[in-house]
Amino acid sequence: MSDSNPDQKGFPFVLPKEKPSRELSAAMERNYNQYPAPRPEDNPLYTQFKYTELKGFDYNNFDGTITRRDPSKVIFENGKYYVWYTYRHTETKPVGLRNAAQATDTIPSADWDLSEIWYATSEDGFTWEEQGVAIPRPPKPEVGWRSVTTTDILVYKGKYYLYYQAFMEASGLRGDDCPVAVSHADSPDGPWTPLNKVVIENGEAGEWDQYSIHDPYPIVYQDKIYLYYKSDFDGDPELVRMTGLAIADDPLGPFKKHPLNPVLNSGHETAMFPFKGGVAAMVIKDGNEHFTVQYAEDGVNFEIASMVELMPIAAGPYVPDAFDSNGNGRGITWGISHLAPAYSWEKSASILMRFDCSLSLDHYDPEMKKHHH
Ligand code: AAL
Repeated sequence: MSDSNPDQKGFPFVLPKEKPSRELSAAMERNYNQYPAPRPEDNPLYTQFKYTELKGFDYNNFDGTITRRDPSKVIFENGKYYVWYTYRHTETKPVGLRNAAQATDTIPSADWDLSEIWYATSEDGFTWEEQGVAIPRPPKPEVGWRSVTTTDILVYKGKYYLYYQAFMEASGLRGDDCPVAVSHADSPDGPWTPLNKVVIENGEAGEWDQYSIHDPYPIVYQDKIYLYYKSDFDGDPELVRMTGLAIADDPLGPFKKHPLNPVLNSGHETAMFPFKGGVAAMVIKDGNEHFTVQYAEDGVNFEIASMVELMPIAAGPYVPDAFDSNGNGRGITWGISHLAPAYSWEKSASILMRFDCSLSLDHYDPEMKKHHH
């Protein structure tokens, strides 16, 4: 595999066979011009996913009163893996978004209402020890008093930062129109100090991200903090989810939104990782380009690199070089994702699980991929 192909903007891979000179059908044209390899198996950004149940979490709570969902990236510190996630333990199951008016200070509307951010550690990535709360709900009316959820971790210059959705109202009312808050610590075990103000503001009225900033996902790229996030054009057109980018020099801001936002036309809880000199994205669940892996050589202008199936939902991969900014991203081989009940989280709750994949240059073995399908 050579490092660059001048004919294929955006993809640092090479087509092994030359394009014939005769006229080609549209499908064959795009097979040469649009995809990084003639077959998915030859493409390091193609993978299948394997799922494994985690040990150490209580899975026997199918009455909807305990949930664990929306895991962060996994990091490795002090000889252990760490993951943070949304944790809810309420007396009753959620009443559901449509019945949000029935929610109270103790009765949740959604699976992620009335939640805190908890964390767990593991030596092998399969058996986890739940450590308890990292970010509690602050007292009313502080930012996030209603619920703090959907967090992700940044390690920057020896300090730790958790970004998360800060709800000021029950989800299902206008609570989901929430912005992003941040807490910082000197150790992954805390204690965490909240900044106590919004760090990424919703867009101005009329902007694509005016209604919400969700699923914050920071990496360090080109020596800056690149924080990707999801928003949706709530209402018009109805709930079309896309992914934007906000960039900062300091983890506590100010974050400047990229002028080309949204940078992905799809995605829900999109997961990014440095890949070679660019950024790869697992574009999950929503939008015209859902269930693709994409690549942007500049972290901004993404192209489809592969189509995949059974993607991890709300993936929080272990990205060993997420914060290295060394222009030589190696990719990912596993992480934690969640499984929300297929019929309705209003009747049950979500669980964390492990996914394994091969979106890694270090584990890229075209021979293996050839024989395993
Ligand atoms: C998830 C995430 C965000 C939403 C809710 C909790 O799928 O996209 O976190 O607000 O659902």
